[in-house]
Amino acid sequence: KIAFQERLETLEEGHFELISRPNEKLKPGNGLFDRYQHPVLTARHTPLFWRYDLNPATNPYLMERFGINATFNAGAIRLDGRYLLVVRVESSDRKSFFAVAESPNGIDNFRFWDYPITMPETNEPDINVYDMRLVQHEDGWMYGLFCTERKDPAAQKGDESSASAQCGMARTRDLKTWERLPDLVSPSPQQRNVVLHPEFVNGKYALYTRPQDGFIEAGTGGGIGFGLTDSMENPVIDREYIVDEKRYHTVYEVKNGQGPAPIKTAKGWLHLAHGVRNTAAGLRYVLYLFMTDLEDLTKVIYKPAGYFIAPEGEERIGDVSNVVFANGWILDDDGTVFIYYASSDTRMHVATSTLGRLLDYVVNTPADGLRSATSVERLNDLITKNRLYQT
Ligand code: M1P
Repeated sequence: KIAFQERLETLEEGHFELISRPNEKLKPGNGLFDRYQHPVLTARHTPLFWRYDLNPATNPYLMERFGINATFNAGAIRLDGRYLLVVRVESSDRKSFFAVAESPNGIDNFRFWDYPITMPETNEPDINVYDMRLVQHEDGWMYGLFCTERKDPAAQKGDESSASAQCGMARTRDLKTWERLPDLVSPSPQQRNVVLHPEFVNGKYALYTRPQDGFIEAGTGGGIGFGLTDSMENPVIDREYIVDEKRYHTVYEVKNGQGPAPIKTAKGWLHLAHGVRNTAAGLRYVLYLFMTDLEDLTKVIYKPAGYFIAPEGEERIGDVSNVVFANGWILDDDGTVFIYYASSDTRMHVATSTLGRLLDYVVNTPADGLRSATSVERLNDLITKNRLYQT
């Protein structure tokens, strides 16, 4: 009994220290955004009462009874001055589910709410749910769009890994009670990374999509798509338009996907997305920014060359290495932008910037010229202009 108590106290002290530690900005950064010293959420941030049976009679060794493998790919929203993440929590049985973690400042001291989200199922139960995009829509509801994964009904006998991805949808007023809506019907065989635009477009709900042929391969799905549905109670897209296409020899040559919902600015809608390229070591996921027209949401008006955030240091290593992925960001009243990104499908980080800096980056960074020679031209141009300022 004493050993149980001592072990529990050690675990509690360690957990409290971890979830309470301050998170310092790493200086000087690259001017675009600032990284922070620590991840904001790891598997070890989940409450001890999720992982351990705390009853000495039924768990005399005080061992974990419910393993948590990872905390990543979180949607984000600011509500009543609180910074809230709807985190993809993956338990050791490989299943993902959603749980809310709350911070007073968006940078550290994230605490999980006591219970995870109980997401209602449809008539066709989800096998796995993940990567929620949380949107406060102008209709008054908060919507959570996420990937629902089920076994591919066309899988051959003996194939226990082929899966089918579709867009699941739910809405809430408080992040606690959720009303499940039907899955999205779209022209594409599979869908992932579907995101609701926060405003009505011609009286309809607008969705960013990611048409894909298979579970992993985007295939003929040409990039980040866009479509309209009359209602969210019966979400149907008849036609998808490709807004931001994948392209040979870029950081989004294999596939790309919308991150969180875009932010409305005076110059256009600011988008954060992920791009995927091939390497000899496998797929590499990075984040990039682009801007679409305020009137024509399918028209890209600015797109800086290359990536905005790429995995660095320990971010490069995890369950699926060489990955950064973002599906949540928060614009604060003072113009600070909190970018919540996960590294290598394992842990959550924050990077901060300001709307001013992001707009400057998007508008004033030259676009990809798509050839080595054009990259050299851009560099030569910068070097020549800088000669006036060199000391
Ligand atoms: O493993 C990296 C990412 O792979 C998928 O992203 P995409 O749909 O663009 O291929 C998702 O499963 C995502 O959750 C994951 O982080």
